[in-house]
Amino acid sequence: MNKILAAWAWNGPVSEPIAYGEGHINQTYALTEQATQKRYILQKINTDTFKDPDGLMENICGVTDFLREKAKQRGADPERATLHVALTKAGKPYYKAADGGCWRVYDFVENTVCLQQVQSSEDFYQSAVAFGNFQHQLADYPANTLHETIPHFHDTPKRFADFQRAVAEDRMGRAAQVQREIEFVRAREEDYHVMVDLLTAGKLPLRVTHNDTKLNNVLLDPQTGCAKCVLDLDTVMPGLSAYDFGDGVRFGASSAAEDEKDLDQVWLKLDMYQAFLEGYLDACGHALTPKEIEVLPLGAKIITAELAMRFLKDYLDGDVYFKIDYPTQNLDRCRTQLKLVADMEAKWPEMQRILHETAAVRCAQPTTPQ
Ligand code: ADP
Ligand code: GN1
Ligand code: MG
Repeated sequence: MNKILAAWAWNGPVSEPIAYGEGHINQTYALTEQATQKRYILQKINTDTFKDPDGLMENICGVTDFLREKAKQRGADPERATLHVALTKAGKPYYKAADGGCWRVYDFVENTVCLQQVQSSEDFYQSAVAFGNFQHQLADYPANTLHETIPHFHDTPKRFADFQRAVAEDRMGRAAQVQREIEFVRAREEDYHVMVDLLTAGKLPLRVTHNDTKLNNVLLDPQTGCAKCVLDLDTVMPGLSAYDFGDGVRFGASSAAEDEKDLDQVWLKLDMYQAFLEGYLDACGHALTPKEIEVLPLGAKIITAELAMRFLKDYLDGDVYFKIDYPTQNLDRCRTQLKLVADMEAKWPEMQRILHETAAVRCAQPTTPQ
């Protein structure tokens, strides 16, 4: 670890890095510069997931520079507007260790809270504002310069095909015990094409999106409750607004943790769905097309089903993608997502009603019921 730390020009000695946060992908540590007491986030980039760390870091530096510039233009504090990558002594955005491990450092965004579960509708509203603003501010980012850090990341039909392959291969011999879950995923095959087909037909625009809009990828100010910083920029790529909206809902509007074992505790909280919708539309609703607004609930349902099949695929593959703390965690995660899909289906008329009522108030454009 010392050799890794020596790649940055610290202000004197730094503390031992301590594992930090609850991300499923990268290895995250916090450390402190002893002289200044300034904290940093040190991350080992998951290069099994992100196979092109140069392209990845080019995206992140490009997007954070762009957001800083926009903050300056509107008179906001540019240093607080976005993540800040600390360059290595060699002036690079990451360090490649002798064993091939890729490491990066961010300034620690202080005086913030990172929530794993929603505590109030106001917090959740603010997280939606943050992700909506994020997308809105990147509307004129040169999307053609972005590297696709995970090709086909939210290509739901491709995710389904990958899932089917994992079931057929059944590497760990686990498929027999999860037939009900497999059937649930298969029964909704037609849904998986809908968003991608609308995109291909030119009925939905491709935008620069975050693609991982979980509540714990935003930091909130504990005093004001407002969002301070959007994190986890590894998946910023062209994508669909409804999937960014939907991913926020599936995580934060769930009544329970992503790996809750008791499915009776898991449902979609309509008041939280509404709070997220209000925040998202307040931040970027005026810039969305009527069709994009119309498909927001569909985005929530399909992204939830997509993640269910990703968790189940990983369980079948032997838990090679998402970090786990115990053997059946990916199966538990899959089950909560399936329960949420079922609950969204049951609450579909309500989800639609809330959409139309909220959009009528929050957006200039009226929407047409589906
Ligand atoms: P992963 O891709 O593994 O989810 P993240 O980049 O989301 O990794 O980081 C994991 C967690 O670390 C976040 O949920 C947050 O709690 C914390 N974190 C990451 N970057 C910062 C930062 N710059 N300042 C403070 N906390 C951070
Ligand atoms: C991962 O990195 P993290 O924990 O914020 C995953 C998301 C999933 C999420 C489920 C790059 O997000 O796609 O929705 O877990 N990120 C990647 O909790 O695969
Ligand atoms: Mg994260």
